[in-house]
Amino acid sequence: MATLYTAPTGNGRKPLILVRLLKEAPIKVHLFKWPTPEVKQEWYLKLNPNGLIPTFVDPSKEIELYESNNLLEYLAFTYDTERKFHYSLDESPQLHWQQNQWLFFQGTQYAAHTLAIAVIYTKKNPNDAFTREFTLKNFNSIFTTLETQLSKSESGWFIGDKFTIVDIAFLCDEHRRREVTRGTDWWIDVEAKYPRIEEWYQRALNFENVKQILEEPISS
Ligand SMILES: N[C@@H](CCC(=O)N[C@@H](CS)C(=O)NCC(=O)O)C(=O)O
Repeated sequence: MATLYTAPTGNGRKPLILVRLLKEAPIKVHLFKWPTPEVKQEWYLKLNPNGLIPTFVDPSKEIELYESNNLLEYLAFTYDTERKFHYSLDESPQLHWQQNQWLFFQGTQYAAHTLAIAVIYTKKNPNDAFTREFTLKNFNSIFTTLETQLSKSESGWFIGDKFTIVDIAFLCDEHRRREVTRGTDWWIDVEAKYPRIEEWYQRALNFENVKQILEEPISS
């Protein structure tokens, strides 16, 4: 059976939310108790040699995929047949390529280049002033870009007029940023500085049962 291996982390929650929203999709969710040494074990490394979550496998189609934003696209294009949560190329090339652009931007600039550093340093070396300033500068530059995009949006969503996989990607990592930096001097007061982002964040949290999914406990 098609299986999503994941955990309730920033990247792990992205495909988890989409699978939960696609209520009818025949996908089993294997939720690791996080953190887990299992992702460095041989059986898992055969599925994802990088030893990270999330990973999606579908033996019936010989599919083994990783990279959270790639999973968002694969799951949407394969299971979201009503196009509730994505823009396909034939529906709108313009919105489809914007969707692609924002997924790249989210995965590289926000997640890998900035949030990953905040997650590690707030835990392991929170007093490193150079890294804190570098990271906060990056977050502020990303937030300015997002605020500009949202101020152009009539729907309040990142692209087009619906809640898409782009909103899921940003929501999961913005939620994670708040979880790890709240109460520390790595905190950015988005509510005060970026009102459109705050409005979007609250709207996305309240979309269907997204908030409940984000709060799923870190245990299998
Ligand atoms: N670019 C990857 C990053 C995946 C990633 O960093 N996963 C983290 C959890 S959010 C992980 O598995 N960490 C375990 C480890 O570092 O050993 C993606 O978007 O899927």
